Amino acid sequence: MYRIQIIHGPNLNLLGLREPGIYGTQTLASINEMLTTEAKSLGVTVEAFQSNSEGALVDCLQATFGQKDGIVINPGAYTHTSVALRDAIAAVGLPTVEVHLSNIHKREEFRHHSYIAPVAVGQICGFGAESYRLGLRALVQHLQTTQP
Ligand code: CA2
Repeated sequence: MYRIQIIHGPNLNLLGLREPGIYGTQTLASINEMLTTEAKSLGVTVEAFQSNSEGALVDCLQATFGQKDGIVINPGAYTHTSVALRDAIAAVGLPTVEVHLSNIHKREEFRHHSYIAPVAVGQICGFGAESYRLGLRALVQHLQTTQP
């Protein structure tokens, strides 16, 4: 049974509470519940973590080493700024899928670049909360293919 770490970056704890026009009406708790349900149907386990702190996110990534089989991460705004998150993902070496609620490529130019994408298996964006579900499914399929 694959063990998947879900990681949510800064401000995603506000989901459903602010700016529903951009980020939707679902709360982070309801997204995590949806992912737990999806995980059961895929026969994998998920554990979710959210922090607004870059260091805490690095700590969470480091803690996956030897404990998890893959990572689904929405790094939030750190996507566009954080060499530290990228280095942590590269260091643990686990298959990682980057997800975003919004389509970062049709938003402001500063959101077009991701420090994470080059160390990720792939990136899914633009489908709201569904991006997470698609990301989880894609990661499990990747693991089944590469580590049966
Ligand atoms: O689209 C995404 O998932 C983002 O990772 C969200 C980040 C943004 O900086 C990235 O460019 C794209 C922002 C998350 C902020 O979340 C909020 C949720 C509710 C209310 C306010 C902010």
